Amino acid sequence: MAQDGQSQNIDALMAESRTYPPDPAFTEQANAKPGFYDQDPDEFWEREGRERLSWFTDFTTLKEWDRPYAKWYLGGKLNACYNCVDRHVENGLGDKVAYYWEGEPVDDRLTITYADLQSRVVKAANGFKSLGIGKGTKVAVYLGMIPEAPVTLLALARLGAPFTFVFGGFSATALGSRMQEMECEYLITQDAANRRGKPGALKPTADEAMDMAPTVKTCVTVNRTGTEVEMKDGRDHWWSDVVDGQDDDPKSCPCEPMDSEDLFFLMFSSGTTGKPKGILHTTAGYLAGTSTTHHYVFDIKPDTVYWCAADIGWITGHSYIVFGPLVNATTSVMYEGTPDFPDKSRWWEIIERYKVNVLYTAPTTIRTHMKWGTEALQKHDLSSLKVLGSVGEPINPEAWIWYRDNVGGGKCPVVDTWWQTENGMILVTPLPGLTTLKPGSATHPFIGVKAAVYDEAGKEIPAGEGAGYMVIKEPWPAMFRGLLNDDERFKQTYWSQFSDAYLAGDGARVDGDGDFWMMGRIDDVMNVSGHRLSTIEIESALVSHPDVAQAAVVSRADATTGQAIVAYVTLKDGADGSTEKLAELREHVGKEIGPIAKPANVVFADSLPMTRSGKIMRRLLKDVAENRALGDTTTLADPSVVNEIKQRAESDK
Ligand code: 6R9
Repeated sequence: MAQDGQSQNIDALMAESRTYPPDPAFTEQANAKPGFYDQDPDEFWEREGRERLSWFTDFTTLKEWDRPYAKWYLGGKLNACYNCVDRHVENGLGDKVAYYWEGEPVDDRLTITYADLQSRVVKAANGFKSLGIGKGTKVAVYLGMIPEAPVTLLALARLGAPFTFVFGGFSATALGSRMQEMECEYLITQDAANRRGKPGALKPTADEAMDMAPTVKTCVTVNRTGTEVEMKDGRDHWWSDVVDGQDDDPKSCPCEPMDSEDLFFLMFSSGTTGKPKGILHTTAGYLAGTSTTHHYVFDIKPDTVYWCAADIGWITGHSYIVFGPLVNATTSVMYEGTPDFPDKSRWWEIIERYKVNVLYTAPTTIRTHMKWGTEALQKHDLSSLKVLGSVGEPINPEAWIWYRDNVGGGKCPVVDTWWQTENGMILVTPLPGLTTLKPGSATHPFIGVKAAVYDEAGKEIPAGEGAGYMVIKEPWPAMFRGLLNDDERFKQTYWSQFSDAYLAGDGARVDGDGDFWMMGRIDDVMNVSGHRLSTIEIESALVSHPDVAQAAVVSRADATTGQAIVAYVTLKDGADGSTEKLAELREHVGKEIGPIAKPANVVFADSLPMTRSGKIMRRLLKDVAENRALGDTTTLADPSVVNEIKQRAESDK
């Protein structure tokens, strides 16, 4: 069922039997009380919607479900920025810290209170308005982890302008095609982003991207690093010129009342074809779903210091650095740089400095820290930590235990949270203080989430009886509302395999206690360091190189990144498979998609294993990549091909 590449991990998971019951002292003070799951889900979401959010017009109907189309909090009017910022200031929380922002250069930090955040957001919104941005204007955002990132999203939300935030590590082609697909009219970017002590250019990439997306007529650039960049007359503006002189009185730029179901933002994500999917999220359900899960899953209290160490460019950053925490008036840490700059103790210094209570990160980062050892960590006081979270890929029990023992001092519950860009919010997760934890298991569906595991025929596999397809049978508030410009693909990808459930694209099993064990993707989507990449996207990038005839991309298991990319390439006549060519192809993929998509290995081959019907047999290439005995080769047109590739791969090691 699950991808072969993860079979070792799955074997380890199957054998895992350690359990960690909740500490009664934690249970005593936890947000999720015993009996939490006994509540009626509709009553729960109705109450959370009313109490956690502020409405300009109250909603009249909780939800409508006409499979596959869901609507939540119908009839309501609200504004995300009002819910995240203004109302907290009105309620006397102006002096509360919204973000402890830590720049990458040591000692470059800012404390941003809710009042400061409001002032920055109102100025930015007035500045954007002066350039013509208003309700319904589509805007692309291409920023690193600087204060202007949440400020921009909140200012756009204030104006009712839908946005798409493209991760700063993505290439010009990736940014350009996303802007083109969404028909963005504006782009907000920065000169360059700090990356391990050096500026990594963003504006030149944005320039290239704008050449591909003629709908973009105006670009605003934050000067973060003082890097010299080209500014095109009439199109390009500096953030400081647009924003700094603006009024910061909230009355000068009121929050636009939005319908619950108005488009909030788009997040592009890799699917099983070369073309990324524009995943649509609307306003009210998204805000209710993210803030409610944030409150219960991380046990957020008024004085909690919370750090989600993701990038805002991913859905995790949208939901759990910006919108969920701000709706809850939480104090967050936001960090610009990498965990190893200037040295490997940076994270632990940050936790000690701000007395962080909750850390939310990805297994790949945990495994990287594991590889670095505990020396740096032991020099710091991490005793403020109370809850540890994990997201992005299956966490292997060793990493889970290491995280709990070394980072959490053996006392913090680890919440392994399973969800997807499409889901918007955490769907399967332990609740600290309530759930008996099992290393490697995401345990329990959140309240109202009707998760199940189906067999090929769409029959539910009973608990304890094996693995199958992860599905969800009922809608949840932050559920995506469709795919941009492609309703057919929306129905085909998620709702066609089974007539009565959403197909998540992951393999899973439910154990005898009813706990879920997620087993990775079952489609052509790979998960490298928690980032979703499609095999086809990378193959297309490789084939776009003038020397490449054919390419097949598979993943192999990797101890740090979860999966690593292996590309098999046949070159055109006259091109040679030199080491230089190999480096050139890796760079080419980096330029086409982004550095995270660079293959870890490139194997040159004279031909690729094809079935007689002309399909590349990726399964066999995966066997080669993982050093396994080859599976069934009987359908191959030319069985000798794989042996040649195998020898080639071995001689390359
Ligand atoms: C939030 C996010 C979604 C895919 C998903 C699955 C994997 C995420 C996981 C997990 C096992 C977890 N995934 N969390 N697998 N356990 N706790 O990561 O969204 O980038 O869309 O990726 O990530 O395979 O299908 P996204």
